[in-house]
Amino acid sequence: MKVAVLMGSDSDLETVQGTLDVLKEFGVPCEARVLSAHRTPRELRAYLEKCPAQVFVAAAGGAAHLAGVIAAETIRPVIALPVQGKSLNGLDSLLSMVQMPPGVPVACVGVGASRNAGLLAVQILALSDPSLSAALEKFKQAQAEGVIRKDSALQQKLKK
Ligand code: RP5
Repeated sequence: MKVAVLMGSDSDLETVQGTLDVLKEFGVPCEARVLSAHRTPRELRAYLEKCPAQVFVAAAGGAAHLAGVIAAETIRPVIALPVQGKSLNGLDSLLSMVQMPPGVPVACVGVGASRNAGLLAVQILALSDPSLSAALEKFKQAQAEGVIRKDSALQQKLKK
């Protein structure tokens, strides 16, 4: 297991799915757990003490402290994924996650940017895994080709 994907509530799962999809696409072994910084602090700490993951993705909404609490307990990289809750359009989650005190950083992706959270985890692992690096290069190339195709289609349309 390389990546631990933690979420504060099962209501975050819909957002987190993009992260799980990316990790699956790149063949990265991961596990997903519901563990809350506020509602299950003891269980979270016990999990972190034993977890062998190299990278953490932490998804939470509202007063989103999950990523920060994980970062307080480990020197491994923590990627924060702000979940858009029912109020404030996710700005509350984003600010809760991103404004960490000096000395305890998290990497924070955009609100609901779950595929980016997965990709960033893959990029971190790729630093010591040549096959993942190659897969990422291929992904970037395919992505660029997709944009180039769209540009060509637009140019054709504008000519008409
Ligand atoms: C946060 O509170 C969770 O991460 C979730 O985004 C939000 C709401 O949780 P539920 O009331 O849906 O369980 O801790």
